[in-house]
Amino acid sequence: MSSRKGFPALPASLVAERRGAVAVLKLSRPQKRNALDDATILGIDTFCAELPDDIGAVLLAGDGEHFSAGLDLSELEERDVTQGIAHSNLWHRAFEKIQYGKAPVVAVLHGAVVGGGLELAASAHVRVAERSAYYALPEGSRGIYVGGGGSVRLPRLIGVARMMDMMLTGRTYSAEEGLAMGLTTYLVEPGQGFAKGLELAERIAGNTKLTNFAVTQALPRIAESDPASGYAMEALMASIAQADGEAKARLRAFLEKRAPKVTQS
Ligand code: 1HE
Repeated sequence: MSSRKGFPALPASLVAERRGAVAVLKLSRPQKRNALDDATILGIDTFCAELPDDIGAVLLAGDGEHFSAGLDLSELEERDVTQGIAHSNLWHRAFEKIQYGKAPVVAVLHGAVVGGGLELAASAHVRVAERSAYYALPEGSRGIYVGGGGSVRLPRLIGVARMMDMMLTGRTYSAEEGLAMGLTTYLVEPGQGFAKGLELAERIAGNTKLTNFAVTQALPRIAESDPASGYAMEALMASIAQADGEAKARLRAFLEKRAPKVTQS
């Protein structure tokens, strides 16, 4: 169903804003270092589920000195085992909507990107990290465990051994170290993250919807499948993408010298 409506009602800890075809979602609870309480996770879920159809990319950022201090630890005390499972599933559902949602997501990181904050960042497609950003999984020292999909996403980004070390020893990694590990996609100077993230989000929003779908939905599944299935899915995806009217128009524009060439960035 097509919709050009605005954003849904969100909790006070989240602020959404439109910048053309880019939706900006800001964690806005700096007094608690953008700790993620249930209302915030539900808000992220709703925001992603109800993203207007004319939005081509999402920019996720955090207000204040830190991207996110992770799980709101003040909500943890009273939960029993069953409630704990339900809570983790709540995060899983919300972050699935980021990773496999309607539009690619660029995360802008600074300061603490820790625990559930790192799990949130890991569900985005591109991560722009200011030099101040640092990554940690303090769950180990708090006597708890990741619950926002970290065991699934982080080993795919950084490997099981690195994640084990982070959780067992409390090791932190800088934004710069994150470059080689696959946590940081772009490293920028302090204060430059939002502008860089917006530039990238605008470029992503300029792609065809079908290509962005192929890259964010088909590619990770192809990469996880056996090669024979992967080749078959790739061939199908390639033929579906090229048959799209917008793809044909873009190819024609290049052949008629109306489209930009590839330039080095
Ligand atoms: C919080 C939280 C939080 C801050 N839950 N309230 N995450 C952690 O183990 C990280 C915990 N936080 C920290 O280590 C530090 O707060 C920071 C390094 C992120 C920032 O330090 P700083 O000096 O700037 O802030 P602060 O003074 O520690 O915190 C300011 C306030 O935010 C303070 O509350 P106040 O009422 O005393 O002002 C803190 O209590 C509050 N605050 N972080 C609740 N996390 C799905 S499973 C995921 C599992 C996890 O994410 S575990 C990792 C949890």
